[in-house]
Amino acid sequence: MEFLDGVIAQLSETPQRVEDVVRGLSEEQLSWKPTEFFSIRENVLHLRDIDIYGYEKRLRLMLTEDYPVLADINGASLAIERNYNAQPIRPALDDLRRSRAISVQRLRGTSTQDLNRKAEMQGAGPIDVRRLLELWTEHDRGHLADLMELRRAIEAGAGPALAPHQAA
Ligand code: NI
Repeated sequence: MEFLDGVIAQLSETPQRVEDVVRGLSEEQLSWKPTEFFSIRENVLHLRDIDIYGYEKRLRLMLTEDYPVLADINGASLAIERNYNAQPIRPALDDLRRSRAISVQRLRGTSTQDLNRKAEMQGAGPIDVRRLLELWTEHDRGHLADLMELRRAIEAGAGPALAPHQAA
């Protein structure tokens, strides 16, 4: 599979995969934090914000501007400032789906040549579109793995109890 096709396939699947992870969980389970790392809810809000303020914007700038400067985003501070773990999950899921659809649409109109377009990534130096897409898919994979691990732990009984209709 060509690089861009693989990226499009992977990035477009993420919103549904996230929906699958959160399905049927209680508010308490969504906010459960067994470690200092993100809860399920925090992972979802993080993915949403990193798309909207990060990758969706970065991709748009790189495809429309000549050597733009891309701002760095501190995901950990955003989570604290915006109190992710107390926010409703539904709007975040919807925002992620919407933002991701815009990016996927944009990528469908991207050529192999566009992959060489460059930007200055704050704190990381020059970056091309190909590398940005690698970072983006890696970022998705990491958070999806964390989300699935949290879900497995909850199903195994490690977190707050499953809702009665789930436990039966
Ligand atoms: Ni992250």
